Amino acid sequence: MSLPTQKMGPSEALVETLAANGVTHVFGIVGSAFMDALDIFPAAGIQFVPVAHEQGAIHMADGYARASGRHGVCIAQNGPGVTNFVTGVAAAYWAHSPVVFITPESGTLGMGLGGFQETEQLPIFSKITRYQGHVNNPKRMAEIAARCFDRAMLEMGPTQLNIPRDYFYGEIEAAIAKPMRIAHGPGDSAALDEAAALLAQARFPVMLAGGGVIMAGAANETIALAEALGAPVCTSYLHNDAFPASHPLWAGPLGYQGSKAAMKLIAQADVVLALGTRLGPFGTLPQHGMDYWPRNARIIQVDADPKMLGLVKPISVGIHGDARATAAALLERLRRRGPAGEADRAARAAQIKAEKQAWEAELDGWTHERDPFSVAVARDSAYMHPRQLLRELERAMPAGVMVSTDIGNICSVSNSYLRFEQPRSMFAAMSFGNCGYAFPVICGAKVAAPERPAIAYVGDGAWGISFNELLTCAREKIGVTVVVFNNGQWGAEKKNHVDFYSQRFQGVNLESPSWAGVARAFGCEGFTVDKLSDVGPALRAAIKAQADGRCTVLEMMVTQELGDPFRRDALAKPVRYLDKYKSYV
Ligand SMILES: Cc1ncc(C[n+]2csc(CCOP(=O)(O)OP(=O)(O)O)c2C)c(N)n1
Ligand SMILES: [Mg+2]
Repeated sequence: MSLPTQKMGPSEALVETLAANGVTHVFGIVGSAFMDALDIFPAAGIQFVPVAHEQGAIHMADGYARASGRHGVCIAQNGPGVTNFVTGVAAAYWAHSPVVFITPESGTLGMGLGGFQETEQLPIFSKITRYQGHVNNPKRMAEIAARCFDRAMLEMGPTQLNIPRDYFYGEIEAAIAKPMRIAHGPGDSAALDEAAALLAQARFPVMLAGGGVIMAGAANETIALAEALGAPVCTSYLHNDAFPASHPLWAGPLGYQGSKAAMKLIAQADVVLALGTRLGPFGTLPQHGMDYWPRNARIIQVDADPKMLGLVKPISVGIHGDARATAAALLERLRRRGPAGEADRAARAAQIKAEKQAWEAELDGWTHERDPFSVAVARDSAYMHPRQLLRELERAMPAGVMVSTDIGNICSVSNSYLRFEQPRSMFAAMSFGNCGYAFPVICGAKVAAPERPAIAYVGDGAWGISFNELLTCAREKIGVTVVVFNNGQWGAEKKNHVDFYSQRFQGVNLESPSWAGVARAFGCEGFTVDKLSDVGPALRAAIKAQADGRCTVLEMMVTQELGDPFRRDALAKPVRYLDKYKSYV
């Protein structure tokens, strides 16, 4: 049934479509290109959140989307404002965030003449968006805007709404579409039967819960399924919030700096149920010297994007389904078959407990890194060992906390110490891996969920990329807490110099001002912490300040020791052929 149309301006059609999709916040920097629409945001109940840099705006929209499950929205001036979005769009793409980024472009009558702030805005984003809507006629504003919102949800990723700036003006007849939300469903019933049969007969079933569990709201179904099977549940890389850490079947995260318990358990699996995960190549890399992926196991993979099935790892059964609907359908089938997962259930439970205890004990004893470089640099330092600091922060975490993590050595090591009870709690820079992600993302998450404590973990190098958004926190009263790991170096990259380049350090040592002082200069709170005993009280005080909309930077002084590197797989010892470079090995 077609909806009745009404006379309106294209700006009104756009803003009405935002409102119809429940948009309450739009992040961006003001620009003439979209002022006609911006003008009526307040009347539509939409708050414009002005930021310091458009990369901050897109990351905030990403954090908003990841925390809320609703669209994150941002907008920028055509040309330079829009190109500032690029990194954040790529990050949102790999984080599967339903972000709609609105890109006004130069006017149709000047396009191609090399006027002001002109660039072709569709090709730039073509490989990092799920859908690009281009308003090719003002009369289609509402239709194309609505499609961007629908597709962002359907395809779980960023969509671009590109609007020539002259198309905001005029008089059109338009209808505002109702949001169209298409369910993915549980998947093919023969595949579900096959999967249930494999699971029912498994000797050592293991579940791997991924981002799809979080996005689908499948927490309860995942727990029920794990309990029915008596299967340990590992979480996929950087989705530590896909299963509650206090549950007896929780095994911890796989991948870089993940849980040895999880790795040892999945290594024994004869059947793996990979629920809502694309099994990305980085997430199952060998770790702690363990190549744990069970190559001989039967793998059942469930993903809402069918193109991900069997893409990276060979699988036995692929199910194109929504994690929640599929988990429920599998549970139903297992119940019909009678008791499942009975073989060795008690032995499995005992083993899960034992592996977890062993890993906790190992983490407790693992107070510092033990490689020669780390031992040498930490010996004369009065600062905290990063691992001890991370354990201390873990102990002080408030209930219901949201934590974003950046890319860096200490942020990566934190993977072992970040445990959550509820989904939509961990917002790591996912596989795009850009330094500077965590801070703006937690700002967006806090705007979406102001009642939840919000913490960003950021290395001092990555902080240099992103601290400009302290301005936004101070101006807009966004009460988040930033833990800056001050080790005076781009540590993750320095680790490669240590392991592969005979400690020829280049561009990795950092001299910084007092980051606590910088925070205060920006109108935020700033404290330097160099003693373990001060960590808990400092974090608790900072969390308390969040209620008053105060942002606090806790500058943590840590030694220069470095944990395992990111990419042993991707580097090689240098080989030189020219005399000039012979010593560079
Ligand atoms: C935007 C961007 N630039 C460069 C890199 C390469 N890179 C990866 S980790 C890293 C070092 C991070 O240093 P810091 O934030 O201080 O954390 P640390 O490793 O010292 O804990 C760099 C430069 C990146 N991932 N992203
Ligand atoms: Mg650093």
